[in-house]
Amino acid sequence: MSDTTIESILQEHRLFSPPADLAAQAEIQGMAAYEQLYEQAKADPEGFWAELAAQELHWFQSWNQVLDWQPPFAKWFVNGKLNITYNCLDRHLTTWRRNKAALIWEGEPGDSRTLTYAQLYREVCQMANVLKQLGVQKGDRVGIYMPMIPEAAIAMLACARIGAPHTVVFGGFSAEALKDRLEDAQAKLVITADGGFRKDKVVPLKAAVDQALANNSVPSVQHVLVVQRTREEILMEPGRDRWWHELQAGASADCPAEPMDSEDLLFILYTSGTTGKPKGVVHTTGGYNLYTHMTLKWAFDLKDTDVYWCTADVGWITGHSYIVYGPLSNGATTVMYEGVPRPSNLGCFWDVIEKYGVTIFYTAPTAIRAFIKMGDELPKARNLSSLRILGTVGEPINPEAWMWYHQVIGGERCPIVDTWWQTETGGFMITPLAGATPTKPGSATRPFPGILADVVDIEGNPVPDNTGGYLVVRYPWPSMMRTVYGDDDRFRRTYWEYIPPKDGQYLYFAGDGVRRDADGYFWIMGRVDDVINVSGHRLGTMEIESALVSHPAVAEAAVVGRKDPVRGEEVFAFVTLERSYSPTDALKAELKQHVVQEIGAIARPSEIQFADALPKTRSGKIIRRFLRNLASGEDLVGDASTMEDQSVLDQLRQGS
Ligand code: 7RM
Repeated sequence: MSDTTIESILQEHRLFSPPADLAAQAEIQGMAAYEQLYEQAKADPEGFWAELAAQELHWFQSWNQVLDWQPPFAKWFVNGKLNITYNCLDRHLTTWRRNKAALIWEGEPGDSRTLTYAQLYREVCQMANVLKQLGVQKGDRVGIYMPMIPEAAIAMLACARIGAPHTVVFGGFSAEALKDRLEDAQAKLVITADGGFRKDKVVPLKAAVDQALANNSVPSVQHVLVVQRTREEILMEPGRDRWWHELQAGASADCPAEPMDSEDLLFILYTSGTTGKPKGVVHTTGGYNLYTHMTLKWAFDLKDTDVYWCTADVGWITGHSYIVYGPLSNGATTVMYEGVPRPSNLGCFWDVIEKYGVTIFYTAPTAIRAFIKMGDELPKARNLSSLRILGTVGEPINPEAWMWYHQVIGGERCPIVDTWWQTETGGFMITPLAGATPTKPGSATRPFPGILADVVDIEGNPVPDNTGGYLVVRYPWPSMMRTVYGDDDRFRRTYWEYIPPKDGQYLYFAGDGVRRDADGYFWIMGRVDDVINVSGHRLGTMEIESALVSHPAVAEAAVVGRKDPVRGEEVFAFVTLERSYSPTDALKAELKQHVVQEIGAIARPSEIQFADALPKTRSGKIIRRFLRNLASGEDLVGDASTMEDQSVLDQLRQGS
């Protein structure tokens, strides 16, 4: 398996048309239909979105303005009133979907549970009432720190039902990272579980919450609601901590959906950026509901008969938009899986597909590459014939992995929907429509209707076809992030002024490099900033550096991504030590563990190299370009003459 080099992608000319039978039954059939929609949306974006909003969603009260755009701040469906959980639950109950499976959960170890729309509705209402009983009011933020169990989705929906913005923190994040997020969001309550099962181990989630809240370090938090999952011994702090199952027993299953303004905050989700602490990405109600609904429906050609499975964790945006809100708003059956492939259960994904007859399967390239290494026997031993559409997300997919996915998993009959998008965009931005768009291995293809994506240089000038540039969006879309929580200025600087606005024209800068080919297909090249992508997880190099520097032994740290054939990138850290410490292997191990403690296992450096000094410019900036070269064992690219001290590189090359 070779890597995703620019050369290999430039040579990629294969084209795969949607299978005729699939296309014939799709809602958007063929490229002419796509082009027509795209042109229609481009000519009149507000009319386009307004028509869909009226047709696809339930509103308690209609809007009186579709878009209010005061760059870079957008409001969609101004003065419209709705509740996303009404669209995800209530409206299905008066149809045949009442007893349709809403959520199929496959748990560890061997547990499973199916909730119909009516059952999910009941539990959401009960939890919503419990939250109210614990003092949560409209507008209060609620932290959610959960394993992949139905209650994670129930918790999100319960918050949305009463208008309490949630902030889900991935269960793999450490107590320290949890604390930062709860603090920034000023959460009033935290929903967690006693623990979770991950890779044959128990993850002590409640203990991490206790640690995050120790010594009243996040005074805004008044209660912790604990779901029973592992039944391990945990501490319950009297007055603060309550068991969900105890309160559920007495909770009414009737909780009317709070009418929310279209622009009321739905959730905050923290994501890594180039500088500083993770940013709280703010999403609001109406536009997010509409956009996640439409993108899932058209890109994956979602049908009522589909069994749809997205393998993400609800702690990421993919889980928010495409395990919970998008599928449920469409009345689909969404599968939620607690497990992860591991040596004791390598065929687990294929077992789930076979067991439930999954028809749409959506996963990450890093998972696909890991499966390739395990050989074709595992998937070939299962019946995967129920599959009709495949998807990928999180990072560029190399053509080799794409072909394997197409042949071995898709049996050469399933379109591959390669969706480019971000936490900030809320939903798919560049993606094939399964029944319409011919695909090319490694390309996310064309922008979704209504998305004016473009490729520009650093000054914002359009670049010719097949020339690399920055990926930007020229016009607002309904699910765009509204701001960085509590920091409008950072929002403006990071996303809208990186490429300077010209004549009042603001461009949304995504942070990715991209090339567009002569057919208008986009080929994402990866991040152009100091964000690295490890197994489809987004990490800021600066966050990891701060974690390292917070250890007493570390004087300075520089973190770069090193290419990895399976995980995309891995974390490589260069560290200089304080005088009194010696560079030992034990210290390396200790520093790795320190990063796990500060952020979580996903940020653990694969390698630490000690150095006497780091390469710097005369003005004192670390030259990461050289460190990236060094980490990958490549020749140094670029001019070393701006360096302050040339001997630093020789010392680094010798390694330690
Ligand atoms: C959904 C998600 C966003 C970053 C983004 C890209 C990379 C995501 C693709 C992709 C190439 C794709 N949100 N990325 N999808 N690169 N092709 N289909 O991943 O906020 O966590 O990350 O991920 O670099 O900017 S995220």
